[in-house]
Amino acid sequence: MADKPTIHILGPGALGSLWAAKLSHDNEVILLVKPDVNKSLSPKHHSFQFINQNEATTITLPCEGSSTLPWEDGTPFSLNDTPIDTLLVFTKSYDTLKAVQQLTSRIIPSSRIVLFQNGMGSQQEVTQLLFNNTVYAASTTEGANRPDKQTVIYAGKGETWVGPISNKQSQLDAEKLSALLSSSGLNVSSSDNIWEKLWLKLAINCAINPFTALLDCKNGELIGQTLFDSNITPLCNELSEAMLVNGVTVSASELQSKVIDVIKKTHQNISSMLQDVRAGKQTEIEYINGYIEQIAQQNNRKFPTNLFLLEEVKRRF
Ligand code: KPL
Repeated sequence: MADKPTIHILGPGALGSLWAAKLSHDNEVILLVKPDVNKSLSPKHHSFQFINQNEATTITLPCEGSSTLPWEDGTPFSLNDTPIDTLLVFTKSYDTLKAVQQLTSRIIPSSRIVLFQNGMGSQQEVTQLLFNNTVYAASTTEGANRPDKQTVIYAGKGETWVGPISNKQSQLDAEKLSALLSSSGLNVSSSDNIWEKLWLKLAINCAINPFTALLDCKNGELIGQTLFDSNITPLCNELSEAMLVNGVTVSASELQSKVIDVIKKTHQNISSMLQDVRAGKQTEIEYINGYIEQIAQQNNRKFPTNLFLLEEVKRRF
């Protein structure tokens, strides 16, 4: 019998754990964790309750260290040095480069890396670091949350697109990867223009996340609030211009309709940025509206509405 493929998962938060649980049926899944994640458990395994449509399953997966730091109890962590075949990365965008850098001794030219980060900027940082590797990005609308470290709730079925962002792979490699990810049972398609998907997701995040953080409200509660109503049209104009500079053509009015559509479809959601604010965590604003401000500066343009939102979020949180 052929060996099961081995998949390493870096950053097993809500989404990482969802993929880990789903992929573990047909694959050997190994979690890469920071030494302090399992302080009260054996560092060799991590268990969590996976709740899917009110049905709870206990998932226990092997762990390896994702960094050279010792475990919290002081036990030195010998970073396993066996090469990684497939690495799925679910860290926050601002942690991604550092987290991947910690693993470079295990990344060999045939390792494939799949980035699931929000926003834009971390993908470029990783492709520059791993210029010899096959790097892919994924854009997903799957919903999961983790009320505590031992519980993961599969909150909403979505879709995932995956495609190459470095120049090293063939179409066949991309299809093989998509088949591997589909073994999770989740809805996965390969995309030959993943940048376009990432740009659209970025623009939608720019137009929803900072407002929800500033207004402390669910996505569905944005429409009708002055801050949102008076800024959404100029913001969509700026985002459409930033996309055009990067070769993605979506008119401002088309973008605004897409934003309103996502708000309606996710009306009960607490955006990822508001979740971070409420949890007292760093937000991903620098990789969302901050990335658009970088585009403005690099191209001698002014995106004042975007800059206002960026500065307000940075000032308040
Ligand atoms: O992706 C999202 C996020 O919260 O980051 C949206 C689309 C805004 C849905 O909540």
